[in-house]
Amino acid sequence: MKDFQDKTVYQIYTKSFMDSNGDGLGDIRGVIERLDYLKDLGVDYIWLTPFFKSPLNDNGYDVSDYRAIDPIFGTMEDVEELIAEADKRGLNLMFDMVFNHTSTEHEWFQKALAGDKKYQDYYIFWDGTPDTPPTNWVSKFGGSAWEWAPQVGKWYLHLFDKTQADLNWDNPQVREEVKDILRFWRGKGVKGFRFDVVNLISKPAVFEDDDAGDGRRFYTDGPHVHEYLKELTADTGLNDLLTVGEMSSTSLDNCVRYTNPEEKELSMVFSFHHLKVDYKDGDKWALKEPDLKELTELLTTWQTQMQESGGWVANFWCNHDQPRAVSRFGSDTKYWKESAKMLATCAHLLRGTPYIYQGEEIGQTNAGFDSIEDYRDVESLNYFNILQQNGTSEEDALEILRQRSRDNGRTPMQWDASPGAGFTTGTPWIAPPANYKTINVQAEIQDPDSILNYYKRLIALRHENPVISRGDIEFLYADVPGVLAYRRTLGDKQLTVLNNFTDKGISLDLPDPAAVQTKVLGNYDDSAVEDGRFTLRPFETVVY
Ligand code: TEU
Repeated sequence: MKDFQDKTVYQIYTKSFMDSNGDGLGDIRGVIERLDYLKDLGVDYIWLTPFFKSPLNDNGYDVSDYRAIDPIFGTMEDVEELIAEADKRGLNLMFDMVFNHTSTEHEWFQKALAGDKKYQDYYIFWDGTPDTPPTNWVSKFGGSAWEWAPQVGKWYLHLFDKTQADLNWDNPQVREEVKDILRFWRGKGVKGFRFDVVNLISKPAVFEDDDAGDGRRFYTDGPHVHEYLKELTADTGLNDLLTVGEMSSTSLDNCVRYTNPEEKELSMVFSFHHLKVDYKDGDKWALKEPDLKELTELLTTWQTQMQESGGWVANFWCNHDQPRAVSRFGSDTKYWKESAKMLATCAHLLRGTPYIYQGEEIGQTNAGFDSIEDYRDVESLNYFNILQQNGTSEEDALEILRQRSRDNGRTPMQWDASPGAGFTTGTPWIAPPANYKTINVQAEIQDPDSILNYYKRLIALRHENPVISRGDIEFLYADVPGVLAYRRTLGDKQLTVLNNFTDKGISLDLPDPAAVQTKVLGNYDDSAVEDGRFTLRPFETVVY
């Protein structure tokens, strides 16, 4: 397996990145227009969220044809041009493959509904009566994970929206279909794939009620998942492509197996435990301040054990399903710039491959919507109702969405201060936060101290210093609350990274003075060393 340790990946949420034709929706030609920006930023790989044919109930994660482009995003010619233009600039494209489920509008599902037994076996249909679903499993978007299909008198499983029917990976024909799709895109010059919720593809042999939970323990990291991933990689020659699996509610042990090169499964994984430290009792829809102790402990454990077992992670704070990290773990007011730079440094210098989510590099914040009318996401709209049905007031439900909605990460890329934020000349499908007038690419390009220019240095640093891409990691100051500090070592090269996750100053004993002689990067001008002690200022990050 090829490794991708010295690479940086940039994620584009296609619908919100750049609109080339004024219809208010981001599109492929818009991405082409901004390739020079990404080249200048210095990233190596670009992951685009799905733009395949889709009814767009889940913004493209409900695919109805994996080999066709949805007209709102453009045409096959546009995609081919994008691949060629990226290639010219030495940029590699990664496509987002959603193979746990298809849209119910997919031809396979339509044939299944029409009674075709071959295609019924592509999905998870269950005989029964319309009054009782086969199990009590809960959909990730709320409600039952089963939907009754009156056309065939059967239930079908959908772990997400009812228009996203789960595929039956135990059927070898399904696996062959998936491989063919991968070969198709590979043949067009795609250099990597992100696999959506790929650790949910293997369902248990027996379907039973979950008395202790929502069902996830039966299908998460399921019985044949490793076998199926090995088969996929071997049969489509994915070994030299960058592959990243999105792992929902996964375990460390499984992530080692997914990514240890000897297993020949995937290059790296996303896991989400560190992004649940502000869930009250594990509930995304119950608010709590981030538990910094839990956060630093989780990162420390995962980093250390992945290193010991030869696994490899994708490091990230943001994506299209998450609120903006600067609003969540940093400060989107007083220490906006400092905290955005600190979070970036922390993630980019850990052991693993860093991912930047569009707008993160300019410090984009949560949406700050006041009205339910502003929201678009199916999950947010469902939970707005569910919360109120369970007794939460409308006002509180809105406050929960303001902090938790996936739409916080889906507002348009803020290119400039013009109406439409430079994203569109029309009406954006979702509004940008009011701060686009000051937080935007155009403003930051000109400011040498901007978050954007800081990101450029950080990305370049990885290319220049193998200690960042290949060094070992050990953690420092583990007992100091609010601090995540670590040392990277490769041969005689050492890098010491100190991060303050709080808005208070923190005083530390000086570590090995030799290790802190040369400052490489930081978000405060002067030095943090005073009278033999470090004082880490609010959200300070410093790299020696
Ligand atoms: O997300 C998987 C997933 O389980 C979560 O990120 C989910 O949205 C969240 O935890 C619910 O609280 C992937 C995609 O990234 C997401 O956009 C899709 O909606 C989902 O799969 C279905 O394809």
